[in-house]
Amino acid sequence: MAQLPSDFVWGFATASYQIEGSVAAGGRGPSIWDAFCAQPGKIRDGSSGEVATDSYRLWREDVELLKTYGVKAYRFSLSWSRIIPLGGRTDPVNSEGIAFYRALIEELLKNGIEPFVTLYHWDLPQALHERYGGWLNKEEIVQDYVNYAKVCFEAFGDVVKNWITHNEPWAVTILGYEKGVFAPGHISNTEPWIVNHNLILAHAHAVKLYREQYKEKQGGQIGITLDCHWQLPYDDSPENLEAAQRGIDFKLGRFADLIYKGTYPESVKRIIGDRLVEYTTEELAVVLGSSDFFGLNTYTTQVVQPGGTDESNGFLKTGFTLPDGSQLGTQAHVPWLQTYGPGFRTLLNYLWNTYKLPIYVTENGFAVKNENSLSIEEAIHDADRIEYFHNYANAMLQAVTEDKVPVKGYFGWSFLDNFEWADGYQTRFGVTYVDYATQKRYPKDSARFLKKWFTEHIEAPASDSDV
Ligand code: GBH
Repeated sequence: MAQLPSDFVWGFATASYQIEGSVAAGGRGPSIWDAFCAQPGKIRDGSSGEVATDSYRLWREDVELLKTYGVKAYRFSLSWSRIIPLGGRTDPVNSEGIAFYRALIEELLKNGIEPFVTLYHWDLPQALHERYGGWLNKEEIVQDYVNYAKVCFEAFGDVVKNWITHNEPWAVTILGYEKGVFAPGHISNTEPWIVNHNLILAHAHAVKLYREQYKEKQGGQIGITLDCHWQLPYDDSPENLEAAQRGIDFKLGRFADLIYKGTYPESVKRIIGDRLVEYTTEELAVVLGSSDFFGLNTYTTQVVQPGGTDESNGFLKTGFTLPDGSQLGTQAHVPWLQTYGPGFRTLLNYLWNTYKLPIYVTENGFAVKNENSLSIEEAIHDADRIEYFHNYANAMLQAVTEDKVPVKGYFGWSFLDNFEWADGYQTRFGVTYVDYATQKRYPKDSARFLKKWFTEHIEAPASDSDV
């Protein structure tokens, strides 16, 4: 049977604002998500991350549960405003915040679980947004982000060997500053490109610092996580093939081409024109090659054609219907997601051929349609999520064993049902059901499925007799 190499790491992922709760406890300062949720109409069910899965208090229990899932690794993010409540480089560091994450990390290690730590999963300290416009202010935000990264490398770098600078800058720029559906809720056609520039610079300077001052003595790796749906052309006509490439350029290339090739994609230059922020030669020198691996979040494949009206995706019409009228796969609770494994295999090949870096799949997952209206007993039998993970895991296995794409790790999204941003709590992505009334956790069948799948599909380490 085909198997992944013995050093393949797998586990589940979460993010601070989606699980921690305790937003005013332990000295934490507010983030832009606290402020955004407080605005009426922004979150579908009127909720917020105020309690979430209560993981700031229940973290020991969470690690115990993770352990029963047989994972080798756990990806989580740090809350910037828990570590530096006001966020800035001259603001005080909160020792309670440091102690919280330190204890979590040590508990993971004690249980043989390797931490993968994301520095920024969207929860900017509100104080920085108010003080100088947050991500819009290059001079300030780059320095403050690098200072925050430095505090984290100092506090945790002896035990954390895998760092992710940003989670999905696409969502920050487009959803936060173009469409206004994520914090801080801005609507603009120039701001996204300014934020695009500043996020990349902040990332690159944090990586530079890590490589110059920490990498050698701490021995870790650092990179950025980008998200991309595979763009499947509606058919093989030249217009549709070109549309698919444009979709990738607008979703991924706007970041990846800069970081790995030092330039914006041609289609982005043509359509965005002088709204693009140019990089100086010195800036480009820091940006180019500033990631040790390709961090990928991917959830779905979309069928694409030209002729759409949305600039943020390169003016594509997107859907899930093939020319013969059939659907790509099973529909999720959210409109943007269907099960369809083959696109994942093609995407992994595309990334390896284009960017030539080892890949970590830092998120991949599925929200079962109407799961929230089922009883707990029904919801834990999550057949559609199993179908999804089965398809995706097999597609990845083929990419690794047949196509020789170096995928090094895989994280299912998510360990727990949690605060699903603008969707609130009605959309459930977890392999663990969370009963929000009691905060009790119930493993779903998909958690058992993945445990079994990875147990069967990772090679045993070479034993003495093999050597
Ligand atoms: C991930 O993003 C996030 O990293 C994670 O925090 C989140 O919980 C998870 O997805 C599940 O949603 O405006 O039509 O694009 C995945 C990429 C970006 C896809 C936001 C859905 C919102 C709908 N997602 N997008 S749309």
